Amino acid sequence: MRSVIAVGLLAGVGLQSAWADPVDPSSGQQTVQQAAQPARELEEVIVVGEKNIRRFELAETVDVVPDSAAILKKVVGANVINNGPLTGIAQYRGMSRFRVSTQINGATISAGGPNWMDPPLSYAPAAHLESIEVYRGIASVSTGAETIGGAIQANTWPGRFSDGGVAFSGRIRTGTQSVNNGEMFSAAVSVANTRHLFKVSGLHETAEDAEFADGDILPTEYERDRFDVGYGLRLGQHTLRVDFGRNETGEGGTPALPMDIDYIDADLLTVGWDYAGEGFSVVSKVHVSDIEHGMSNFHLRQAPGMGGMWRYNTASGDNRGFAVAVAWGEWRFGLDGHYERHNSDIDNPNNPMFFVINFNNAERQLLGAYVEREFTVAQDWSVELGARFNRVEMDADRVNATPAMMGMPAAVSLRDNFNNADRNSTDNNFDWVAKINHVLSSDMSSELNLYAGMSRKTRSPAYQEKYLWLPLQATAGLADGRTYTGNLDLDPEVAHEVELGLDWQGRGYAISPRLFYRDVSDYIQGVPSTNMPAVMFVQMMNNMNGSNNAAPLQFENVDATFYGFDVDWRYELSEQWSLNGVVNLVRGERDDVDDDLYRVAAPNAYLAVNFTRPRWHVSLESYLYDGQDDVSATNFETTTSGYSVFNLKGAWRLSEGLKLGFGVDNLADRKYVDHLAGVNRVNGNPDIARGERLPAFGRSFFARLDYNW
Ligand SMILES: [Cu+2]
Repeated sequence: MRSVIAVGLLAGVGLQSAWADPVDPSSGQQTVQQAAQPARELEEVIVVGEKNIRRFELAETVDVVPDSAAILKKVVGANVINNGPLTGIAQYRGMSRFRVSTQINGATISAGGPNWMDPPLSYAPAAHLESIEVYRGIASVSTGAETIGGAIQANTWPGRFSDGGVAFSGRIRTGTQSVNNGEMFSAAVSVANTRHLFKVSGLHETAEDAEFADGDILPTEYERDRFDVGYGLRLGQHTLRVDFGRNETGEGGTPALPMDIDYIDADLLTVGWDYAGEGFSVVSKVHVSDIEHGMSNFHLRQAPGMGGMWRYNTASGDNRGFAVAVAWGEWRFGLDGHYERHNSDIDNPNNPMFFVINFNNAERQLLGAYVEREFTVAQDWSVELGARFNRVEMDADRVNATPAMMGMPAAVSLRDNFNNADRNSTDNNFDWVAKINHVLSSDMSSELNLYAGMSRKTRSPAYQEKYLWLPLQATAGLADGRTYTGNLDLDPEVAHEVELGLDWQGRGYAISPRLFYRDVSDYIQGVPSTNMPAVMFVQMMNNMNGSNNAAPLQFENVDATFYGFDVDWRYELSEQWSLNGVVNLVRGERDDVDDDLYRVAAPNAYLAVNFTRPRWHVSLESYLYDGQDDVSATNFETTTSGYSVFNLKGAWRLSEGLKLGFGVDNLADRKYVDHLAGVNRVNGNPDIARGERLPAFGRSFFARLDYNW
């Protein structure tokens, strides 16, 4: 990972400090923090990194939670949208879904499900993660192609080359938790010498429906298997890697969505070549993934009473991508590309005649190029400038569905308008980033930096926003219960952002506050549809089925603003006691009408009190959430109340490689609702009415055993 920090500072990524340990590279002198660190048990999650990156070393977690996205609740600026226990969707400073660039081991994976039952982070199960990196604030153009809302990189354990001789290394992890009888077993082993590396890993995890104080959350059971093999070849300064992964998610509940997961089968292949020379390095990658996915509204939840309303949806998503990143002195150049193709067909097992071709070869291809440079403009000033050009081409094939086949006029119009339209489009998008760091003061005991950033970022529409032709809820996990139609005339979103902050750290403390303001023109948002066939179609379906779906929305370019403040900090009271925390405030508003944006995290704070001894540690965590009153009337979003929840967790190192983790989440077994958790779409749950907000999981005892060698 590279750093963009002030003159004379290199990020000595020391595991035992909260932020970068400033080290003066010219003298090798350690100025702050690092010098006086006692050797001791690591805290549960270590935040490491440079000023622009928050890196979580997940080897040190103790949780049994399967979803990598769950960690985001501890990251400054970040949060997580949950439509189910395996479907955590990243949110960063109010933006979510396709707006937050997410890479798994450098690969971009577009979800196979049109409702994002398999968000990108689901392809890096928590048990396999080595680290997750969240870029702070404005993401550099080199961190991803479309980073309008930020950038995240998840890295799974790659295995290790040996320094001499044959090395056999590995990790075994097993755990259980009480709230859903969840069980997890994972093992990864590598055999390597200095030149060759073979790696094999496997993961199995299952859980039943989760409990909360007043009952069960139906359905939230899940089942997932994952198998990976990898080979690495190191020849001098060259490293070649080939990694293949097979993901098999079984039945899994997503109560905030209209259907549940039947299966998600994915094959993921990555081939990488890296070269590390003197002042010149290349990181390159080609990746391919094929995802097959089935879901229904009858197999895990109470089936609709009318047989005619049963739905089974079969979807597929194919990804092809490459990336070449060259670092040459202070310059960085890159080329990257991502192609995705999606199909989705809806059937009814009770009616062989019924079909909807939901998406037919919906394609999106992005080709990008960037250049980035760091400058040392004066002794205490450094600047990063970056520019990126992306070309996005999209297309989709013709569609059809039973209502149109049967001559229902609204459906015929929707189909024929779509099939006769020009569905092909090309966007030329230009991004730039400028960041400035200034060392205000620096001495042996502390250092204070001033940071300012500015950017222009773009995002072309997602295929759902463009090609959803029949009013349906296939909206990449919006889960607002509204039906939508896409819009073939959408323009790319364009955001301009400014950011201002401080980074202050010294022996035993660090604090990094930021203010940000982001103005988005052509923000893509559902608005009340003026497409008469779509409106009529929903009315006729309501008449036929006795349902009461609201009038449909249509994706449209509007104007929006995001602004707020966030800070993370850490303070060491003594060798044993430390505190760390995060405060996040973000507002998302429409500018064209008087409304707020949908599903934006409420003001919140995270605080952990840590007690650390050489062989064990415990942490008491608290999450404090304010109510969210700034909700979207357009999306029928309801307000939520604030809450606080406490977790206690710890770990005991039994021997060099063996660690026992344990804890209790939601200590008081409090019933609370997270604003980002969505609304229950499931009928027949005696404990949660349909339309009621989904409660968070109740108290959960967990334990985990890790053996690393
Ligand atoms: Cu799905």
